[in-house]
Amino acid sequence: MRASLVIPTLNESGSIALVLRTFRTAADAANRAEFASDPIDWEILVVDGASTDGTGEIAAREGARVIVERRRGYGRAYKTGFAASSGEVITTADGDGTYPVDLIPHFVRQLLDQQIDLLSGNRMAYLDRRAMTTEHRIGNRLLNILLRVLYHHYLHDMPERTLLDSQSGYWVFRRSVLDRVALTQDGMAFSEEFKIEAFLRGLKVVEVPIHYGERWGSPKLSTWRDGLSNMVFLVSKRLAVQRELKLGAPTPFRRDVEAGAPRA
Ligand SMILES: Nc1nc2c(ncn2[C@@H]2O[C@H](COP(=O)(O)OP(=O)(O)O)[C@@H](O)[C@H]2O)c(=O)[nH]1
Ligand SMILES: [Mg+2]
Repeated sequence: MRASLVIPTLNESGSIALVLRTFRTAADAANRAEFASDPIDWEILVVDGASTDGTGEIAAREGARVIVERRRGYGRAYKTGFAASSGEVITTADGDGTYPVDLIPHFVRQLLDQQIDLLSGNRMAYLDRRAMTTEHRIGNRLLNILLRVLYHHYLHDMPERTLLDSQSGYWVFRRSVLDRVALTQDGMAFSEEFKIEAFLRGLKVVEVPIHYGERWGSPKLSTWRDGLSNMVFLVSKRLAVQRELKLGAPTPFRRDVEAGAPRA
């Protein structure tokens, strides 16, 4: 099977080599163990936002395919990366060393064995105080509560009836998911849009607890600007869903699936 790891980077020269090496070591080990009968052919894509600190060169030296995406934005980088990838399963992580990239093969196994469409890491599970600033932590909690309130009608399939970490960027998903979701956001709201679209369209979304570490280098996220625009997105997306339902468009939302309408 072919799978892709897509990593967006913007000036992550201090951590990208370790992220790629850690992943490669774990992927090779998994190919000798749980994937021994059908080893994964990994493609590693680094979508670099024209970093000026040599991130792209380091990633290329470590064996990644580097795509330069000059257009700014976390979501923009992912859209470019997904379009350029060829894996049947696509996985993601930051280039800053915060996510457990060594567990990606393990989560691919879980996705395949449990017929999951999108598996997303929950960083809130065992959060190390140093890994997120207080503002960042409060912002994340507020966004999670807002999502829970606005979308409660659609979240009934999630075990906790909500997403516990709407902002996480650690995903393992089937390529087919991309045909079912509409991804419009170029910025940080991409992360919540991806998850909201996935559960609205009736896909099987599962959150798994992950450890989240302290970041190398400076965050690219602006707590206030990105936090606020993520909130605006949550509300405007909810209104758009309402309009779509009012127009009587054949909706692929889960509730309609249950009522007998065909899945989109
Ligand atoms: N290509 C590209 N990568 C970006 C951009 N903004 C952020 N990133 C990368 O996306 C990942 C997530 O950003 P990060 O600052 O870690 O956000 P946080 O984890 O939410 O605090 C990191 O690997 C960043 O280097 C961008 O505009 N372009
Ligand atoms: Mg990060």
